[in-house]
Amino acid sequence: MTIATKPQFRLETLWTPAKTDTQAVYALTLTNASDRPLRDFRLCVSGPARIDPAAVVEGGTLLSRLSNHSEFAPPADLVLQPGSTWTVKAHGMSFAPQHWTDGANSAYLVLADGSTAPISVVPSRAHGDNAELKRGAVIYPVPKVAPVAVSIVPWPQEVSVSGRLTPPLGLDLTPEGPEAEAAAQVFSDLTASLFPVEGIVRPVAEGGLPATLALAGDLAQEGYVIRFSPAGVAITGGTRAGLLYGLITLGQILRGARLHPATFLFPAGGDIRDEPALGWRGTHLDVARQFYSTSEVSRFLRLMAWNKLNRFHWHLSDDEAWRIEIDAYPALTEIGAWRGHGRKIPPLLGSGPDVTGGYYTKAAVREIVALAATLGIEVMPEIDVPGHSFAMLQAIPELRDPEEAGSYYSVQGFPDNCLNPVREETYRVLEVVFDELIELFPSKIIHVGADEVPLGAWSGSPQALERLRTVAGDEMAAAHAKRLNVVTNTHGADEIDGSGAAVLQAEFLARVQGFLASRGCVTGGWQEAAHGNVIDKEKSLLFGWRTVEANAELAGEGYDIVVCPGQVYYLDMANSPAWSEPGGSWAGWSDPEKLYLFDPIEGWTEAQKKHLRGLQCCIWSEPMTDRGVFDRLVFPRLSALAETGWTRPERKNFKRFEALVGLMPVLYGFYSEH
Ligand code: TNX
Repeated sequence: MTIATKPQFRLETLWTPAKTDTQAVYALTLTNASDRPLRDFRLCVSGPARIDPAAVVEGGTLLSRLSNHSEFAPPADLVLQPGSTWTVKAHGMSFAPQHWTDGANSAYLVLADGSTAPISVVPSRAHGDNAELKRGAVIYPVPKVAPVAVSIVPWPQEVSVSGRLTPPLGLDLTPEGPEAEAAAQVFSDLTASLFPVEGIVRPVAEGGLPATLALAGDLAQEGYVIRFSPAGVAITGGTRAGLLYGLITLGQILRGARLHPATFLFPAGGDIRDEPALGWRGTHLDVARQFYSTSEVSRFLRLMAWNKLNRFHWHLSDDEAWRIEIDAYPALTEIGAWRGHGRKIPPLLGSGPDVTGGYYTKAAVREIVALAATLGIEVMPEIDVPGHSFAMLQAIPELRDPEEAGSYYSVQGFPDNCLNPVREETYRVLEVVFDELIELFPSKIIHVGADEVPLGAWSGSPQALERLRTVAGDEMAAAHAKRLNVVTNTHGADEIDGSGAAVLQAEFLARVQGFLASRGCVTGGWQEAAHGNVIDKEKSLLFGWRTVEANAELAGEGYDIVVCPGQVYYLDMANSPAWSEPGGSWAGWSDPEKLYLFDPIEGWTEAQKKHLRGLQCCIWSEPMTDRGVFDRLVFPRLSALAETGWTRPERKNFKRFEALVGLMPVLYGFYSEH
């Protein structure tokens, strides 16, 4: 029998913002709750708020830090008696914490013999703010009276239904032909998985309403028509995906009428004609900062399909981890997929001293890609290079230029995290990686990242400086060399345009794109991939994460673009500025209403709109250290995004959305009343 013991150590963190006469301070208080004195130890913490190397630390010493992992030593000779506390304070953070998830979310002790001891971490507090910390998706109660009689999200193009049937208990599907059979099977699996005991697909004998399914030649790609009659329903679709969408609409109507019969009905006549406004209706998921298992990703894909989202941007590598098996370089996952004390990648963003992480085997990737295809979802993999490559470089240190001197830092505080664009080794390894990816992903769009290369990238690499001299002249190379060892050398975004780093990144991208094009692939990249205007517009797809205007400009220059402005479509951003809300703040805040009402192409000209491929949200996972935070941040904003992608602007209506969205499922099942 094991007996639960109370945690031996506890860490509380408190953020006090600056006032006119006092500096901001971030205080970390360790309590020794054990029955023995604690001496000779170091305190390791991690969490999004980074303690700058330039920070002034009081009450202890900052021994080392890597991105948001910091290691503190107490004053020499400190003995922490049972029940007593030690506080270390930092003045000068990389950014001012704004939300409870910004603070430390994992911590442990390193003891004199090198062993570690766990610390239980209390969610971070802001001075004077005692509001209850939020987790779980906000519940949108279904109202007694809704603005519409049928429940469908995203709202269709044309709904002209009439009459009312006693809500059927389910649907008895009669597909005609192989495509319809496949759609029926997928829908049956999808509903069994999302709503296991509802029996949405069931025979007439169990109360199923007959529904026929068939392809029709005259409908748009993902379009469908549903015709209602008292005796049953007929669905036609332009493709298998169209049929599936018709079934999903019908399933949503049925759930609404069955679960909320006083509010919604099941029609007896009339029809629904539908097709999407935009082709690319996507969501990105960052599986590097937090790992999501195959079963989580699978359920996420099913939720996407239920929202009629059709593109999954799978962010498989970043500084903090590498998540996909590559046969030629097993070290990428052996080293890059795991974090832990004493490993090549330390505990970061909620991971503790023990080894945690994971990666997708090729079998798992195939399974996910196949599941996605059945759900009408194309999967685009992303390997984020040349920046954001700390994990990759830790796994394959030979990729580093042995001559490279000094350090530069990324915006997230990683040192020297970029692949070197002028070394052949870089391309040798990357081409093998890309070939393995191409073999796994039928999508033919390979996203190569290209975001947030630090201003000082490669400023200590003689080879890189030499190349810079050749392509951009002595002055540029000399200016670039001066960026070495600048501690707060960030500006990893459009601000680097025109710098030496941007010139070198452009060279890199041109070569990578050439390679991918030789394999018949389009190169995807974050918007910084346009720096220097060197990539081939015909063979690239940009992901615009900054402003509506910046995206319009890129589209105007002829780049095909998927828009995902961070201030609204980055779902890691909190719902409001309150400390009690989890999430980030750097790009802005957006609640579901703001996201719903946001027009991502406001003011675009017709010429610019020609290059709009669609939109997506991005689920960066730094703050999502607990699954209740994931649910709060992602839902129902995911559905608000889905409706913006599917429903034409003139048919959007937030009041309607608000009344219907409570019926949409979430990933983990964490809910909150407010
Ligand atoms: C910026 S914008 C990033 C990510 C972070 C995200 C957090 C862009 C392409 N990169 O590395 O996770 O901000 O919001």
